Amino acid sequence: MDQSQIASLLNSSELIPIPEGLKLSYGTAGFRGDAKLLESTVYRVGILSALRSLKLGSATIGLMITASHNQVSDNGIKVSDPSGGMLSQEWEPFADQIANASSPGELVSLIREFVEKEEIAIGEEKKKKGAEVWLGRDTRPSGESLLRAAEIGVSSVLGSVAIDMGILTTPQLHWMVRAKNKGLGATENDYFENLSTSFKCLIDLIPNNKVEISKLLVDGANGVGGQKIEEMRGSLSNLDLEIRNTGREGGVLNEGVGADFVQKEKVVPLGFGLSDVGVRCASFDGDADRLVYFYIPSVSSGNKVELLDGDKILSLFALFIKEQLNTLGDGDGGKEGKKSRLGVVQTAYANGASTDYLKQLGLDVAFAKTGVKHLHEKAAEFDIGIYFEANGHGTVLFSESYITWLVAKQKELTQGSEEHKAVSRLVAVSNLINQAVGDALSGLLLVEVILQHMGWSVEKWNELYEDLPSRQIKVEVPDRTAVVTTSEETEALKPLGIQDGINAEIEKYTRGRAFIRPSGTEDVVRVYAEASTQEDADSLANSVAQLVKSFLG
Ligand code: G16
Repeated sequence: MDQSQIASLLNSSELIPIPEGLKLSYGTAGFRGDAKLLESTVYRVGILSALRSLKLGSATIGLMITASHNQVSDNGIKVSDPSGGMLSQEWEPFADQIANASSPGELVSLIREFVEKEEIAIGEEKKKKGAEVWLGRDTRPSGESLLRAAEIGVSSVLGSVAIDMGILTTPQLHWMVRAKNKGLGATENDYFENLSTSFKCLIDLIPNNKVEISKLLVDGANGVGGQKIEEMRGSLSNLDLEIRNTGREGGVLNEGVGADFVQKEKVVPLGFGLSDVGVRCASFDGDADRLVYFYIPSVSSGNKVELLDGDKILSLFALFIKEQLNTLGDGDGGKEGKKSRLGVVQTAYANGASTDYLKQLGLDVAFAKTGVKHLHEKAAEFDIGIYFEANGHGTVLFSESYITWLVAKQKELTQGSEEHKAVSRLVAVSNLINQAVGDALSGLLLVEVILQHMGWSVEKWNELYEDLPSRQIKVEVPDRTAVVTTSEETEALKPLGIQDGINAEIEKYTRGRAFIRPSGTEDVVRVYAEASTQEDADSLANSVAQLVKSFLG
């Protein structure tokens, strides 16, 4: 690293000092915390993103300023690799190191060491093309100034360009980065057009007698997702949409609204009520990478909802895709005996009933740690890999070679034949559903078209299987890192002895299951419990929460 590059980094880092005592770690989906403390972190991740771009031949990297489902006063950063997936986990330790460097001198020496180790050509050594980083932000008021800090970080790596893409959903930015690096149209309009074209294609392939359009109410969590679906609604036919909680009506982001709230509390979000009984409703989270559905079953159900979470969305997608594969020849994907590998990926939070159902469908069910970066990796091992977290974060991945095979097959088969329609549906799904990351907008469109294809109401969809009653609780403790779990997060290794206590509680309940894990996005320990009745699930969750409090103070 030459002197001008060192001077550039020193100068900029002096402008944005790290707050006294700040200690952050790269969590489930990047850094997250109180927005007031994050300027230096975002600036430093700006540097990291520029280095990542240089390392990968100046490919475009995405940097999203968002704290997703967290409260509005928080903010955070998610980094998109050139593929549109999350930042490679190999770079997370470096992210941790630079985010916590206590002085400009320490920061520069960490960067110098890393650049040498990774053999990244930087500064004067990089004469040709510099780094390119695309910046996006959600609707949080703190987003604009944090985006400026990211710009300073990117441009302090000499020759790098930061491009402000404005207010976007997280999945939009990931999609755009992926498209840009593939040499495809990568504007927001391209994204909308891609969604509406593939949605229309799937609608056109619905067997005629099944189309029935009923109202869909969307809860935008008072964030960016509601605004974006409103922008594109004009180009969507066959949908009767009403959008609430767009953030323009004065509501607060994620407060009593949104996918995280509805999924965890299983009650109606603000802006919804008894006049909506029986209506199909969908909730996005704050940056629109999560989607859950719900409905109010009857006037006597009070504020309780029937929840259709990520597991039910996964099951619906799996069923539809399997139906197409069966049409192609009993699930073998083609006449030359090419067996399509269709697999699904869940986490420990998956409702036990959903896993049983997926296995009954004959599917290969794999498990991964919480965090889409882990699920995505596993799903990419299949020809078609469907991954979903119960919280509504997920998508369907098609391998490049499988898409090539499908497209060739589509050309070969006789137009209008059932096989041709099945292949065309799979191709359209691969275009509609975000291949980079979980996306509430594209997920919603796929759910809607499948329900129309099946001729199903939301209640009928809900009947695929009956969820085991479950409960999730957040426990605030002085130090959540004191909880260490096994790799699948189903057992706690530390604090010593707590797992024995949890096991003893589980023993007391029919179909009891429970686990604890430290959140990677909030300063809490999460408790999950399920059992054969809601009362038992609540009681098991409460006793495990008590154990957490007594072990961790
Ligand atoms: C993020 C991750 C998800 C994860 C969630 C909760 O979601 O992208 O994969 O399930 O955090 O993580 P934790 O339980 O560790 O707090 P989002 O939508 O908040 O970005």
